[in-house]
Amino acid sequence: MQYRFPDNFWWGSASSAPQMEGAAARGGKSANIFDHWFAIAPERFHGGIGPTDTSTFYDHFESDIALLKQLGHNSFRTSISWSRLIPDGTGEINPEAVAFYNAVFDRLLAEGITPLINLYHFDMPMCMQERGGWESREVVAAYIHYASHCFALFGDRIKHWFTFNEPIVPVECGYLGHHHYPCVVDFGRAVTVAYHTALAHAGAVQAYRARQEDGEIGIILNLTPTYPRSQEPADLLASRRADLLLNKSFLDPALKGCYDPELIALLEQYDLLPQVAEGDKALLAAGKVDLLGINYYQPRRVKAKDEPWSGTPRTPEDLFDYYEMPGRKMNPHRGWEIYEKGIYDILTDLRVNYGNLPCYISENGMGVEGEERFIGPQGRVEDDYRIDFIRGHLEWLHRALEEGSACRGYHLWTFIDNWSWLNAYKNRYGLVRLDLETQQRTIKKSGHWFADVARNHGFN
Ligand code: BGP
Repeated sequence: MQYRFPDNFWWGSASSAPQMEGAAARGGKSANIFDHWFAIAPERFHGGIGPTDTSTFYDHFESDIALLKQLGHNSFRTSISWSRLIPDGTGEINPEAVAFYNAVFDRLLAEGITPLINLYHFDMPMCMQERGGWESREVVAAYIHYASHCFALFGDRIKHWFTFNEPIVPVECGYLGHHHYPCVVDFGRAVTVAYHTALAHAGAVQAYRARQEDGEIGIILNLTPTYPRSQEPADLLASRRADLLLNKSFLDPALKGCYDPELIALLEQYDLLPQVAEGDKALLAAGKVDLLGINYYQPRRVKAKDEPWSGTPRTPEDLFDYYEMPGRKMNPHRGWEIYEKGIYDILTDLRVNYGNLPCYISENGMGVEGEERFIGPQGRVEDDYRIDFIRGHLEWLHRALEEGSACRGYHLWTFIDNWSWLNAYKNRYGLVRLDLETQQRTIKKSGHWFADVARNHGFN
């Protein structure tokens, strides 16, 4: 076989509690920031569809897990919802949530599917947002408390934990770009949010290690490789700054236990450093992970600004501009460039510059609008474009493995078409089509292909 992967390679997919469970107002769950935001600004969500009934996994998890099995999965990642497990953020554990997650995890294990469990996927409980969200150290402490409960409740069966999914996204979307609640645009506050998230991550890692369990803990980062337009000094500087602010700001604390001095200098230059408390440095050092999840969708192409910014930047994008590479291949539905080699570049960077820590591709995928156009005579979506997309990325992943990358697996985003933050069900990513009217699930052509690849440990 031309592209043969290791026998124990993780084949699977990823989702998250808020995007898949549904039952957002049932089972004792309290509102998270997306539930709240939908209640006050439904026009921000595509088609006016909010997070209330996302993909109904809460009600269908048994048959959905049977589908995972059919898709050849040996592993699956989802998250625990903080607002479901501890509805008031800090106090009583919700027994209905414990019963639900126990049932899900037991079912996955019974099917021979390893659960990889993430603790936070953009879904701050609203009650904790009201107490300052990530701007508040009290919320950091509450998150560590929540994480510790998760370890105690489920750690006997969950052996692969992740503290956060894409922690830069709530910073960029919630505090810089006006894309997610609380829709703040303030660079200084964004830096504080990022810094406190890194502390929360480290605190959870420390709490997990203190338990001396026989599992591992990591973080999931969207490592968007940064490519300068040219080798001109101004383009290189712009690219370096984008990389420091948007990749290395979480990558270095998670893998090295400290920040890159260049990032500190850059923030200092613009008077954007967060408040540092005694003990923070030691805590960050304790946050080095065992395992890194990498979400990869698109490259970041950067050029110098035509007019250099003077004064304090309002957002990172005041320090660089995005660059559209001529001839780039696009996914027009999501507006994201498709660049398969990026996956290889990330894995090579991790191998050469970060000690080749165990890692896996925790998300990669292609969201396509109007997939009903591709429903064939057999009644399934004939999504050859998705097969091409996955295959193209796996070929580069395979090359990275041949060169010694410690990549352990590949997870697609996502399993069943699920709800997306602002786009709701506009772009479909699943191996399985979801009929929104009937909630019927139908495996797409890519799902059958993926199952074959997983069972054969590769493809030709
Ligand atoms: C990642 C998130 C996922 C998922 C995916 C697809 O950034 O971790 O939650 O949503 O992107 O992006 P979108 O849903 O915005 O199309």
